[in-house]
Amino acid sequence: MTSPIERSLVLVKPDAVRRGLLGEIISRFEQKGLAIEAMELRSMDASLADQHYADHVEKAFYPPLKEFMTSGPLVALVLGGDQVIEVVRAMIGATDGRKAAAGTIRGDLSLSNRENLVHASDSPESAARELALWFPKL
Ligand code: FUP
Repeated sequence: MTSPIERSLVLVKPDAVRRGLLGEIISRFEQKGLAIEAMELRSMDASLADQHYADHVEKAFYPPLKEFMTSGPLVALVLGGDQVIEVVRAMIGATDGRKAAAGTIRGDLSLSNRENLVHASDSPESAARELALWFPKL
């Protein structure tokens, strides 16, 4: 039996766009062999931020996070592949770029706990929720 190909919702955040790191980051996903099933330059408005970060809206770090995530364009991607959710989470590294392992996107390219370049779904449940939010027609 083959398992169905999984999908993950990935956001390449406004800091990556500003720093000219889109090519570097998307290239890593391509080189890994993941399929780009959708890719759009988008922006997150306040309402989308509140929905996307529903689990975080009450936290102290949320207001500056929302300010950052709505501060400019980002690239929204749907990536597909075998165990893509777990694979991409390993590729991006720990949330805090100062602590993320070398070799990961955050570990190599971010020095921040907020401006950490990439979001990726962390479970099949989050992926389903986030894909419906960002790409409802897919
Ligand atoms: P992650 O799944 O690694 O993106 O991390 P979380 O879901 O825990 O947090 C979502 C985003 O909130 C992070 F990408 C960055 C931001 N954040 C902060 O700004 N400060 C914190 O202390 C924790 C997270």
